Amino acid sequence: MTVEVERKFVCNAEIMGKLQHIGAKCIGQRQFQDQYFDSPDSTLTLKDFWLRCREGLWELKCPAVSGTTPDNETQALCSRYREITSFPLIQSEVRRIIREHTAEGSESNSSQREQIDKVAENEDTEICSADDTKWLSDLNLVCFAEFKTKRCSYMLERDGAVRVDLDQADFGYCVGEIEVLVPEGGDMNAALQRITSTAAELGLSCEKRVKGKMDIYLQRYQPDHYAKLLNARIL
Ligand code: V4E
Repeated sequence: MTVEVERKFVCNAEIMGKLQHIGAKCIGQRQFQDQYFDSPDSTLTLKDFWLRCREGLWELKCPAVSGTTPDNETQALCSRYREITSFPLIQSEVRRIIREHTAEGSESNSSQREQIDKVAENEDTEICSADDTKWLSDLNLVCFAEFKTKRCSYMLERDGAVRVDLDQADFGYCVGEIEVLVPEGGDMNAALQRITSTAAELGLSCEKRVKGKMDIYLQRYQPDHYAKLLNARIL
């Protein structure tokens, strides 16, 4: 499993020239469609779990637990998420979160628990394919965000790989990301340092957290969900 450490930044007209100037290599452009799923009462996202299907590939981003405490500025600008890409692991983790929520919540009822246990039984006995959507309906998960992104990616060598993505979402929002992948248990501080120095090389001086595509999407199209996440300090 890997931890994705990233810092978002506001894209400007000069960014491509700057990337070239500091030796970043363009590794390609692609377009993809993302669908994000959650329960109607936002169980996953309120716990900062992000379940996504991108062009048929599933991923669950989970809040990273780590022993390191970055300084306040780095903490504010960089995010860290554990990424699960194994489909069976994603299913069992999502089921665990929903089951815990159902057990602890006031709206907990026996039919919901029976439904979740049925999914657990199915998982033991059936081979569930990644394009099978039955597990979503069994867990009462629905798509709450769907958008396309055009992405231009660059790689830099700075004591290890640093990736820079320039994203253009189809709802009219552009954002850049400086990203380092750390194997679980790897050196988080070194990754944060590489991101901070790459940002400095690119002349990025913003001290405030830059909004991601999801912030803007929810703000525009799912304002109630957005308000709940703001209130819970997830976004
Ligand atoms: C973790 C998260 C979300 C899931 C996807 O976020 P993001 O990395 O922005 O998307 P994308 O398309 O760049 O994914 P990639 O290709 O890197 O896998 S949506 C909202 N969050 C929470 C979140 C947060 N709390 N803070 C920041 C700076 N970003 C995201």
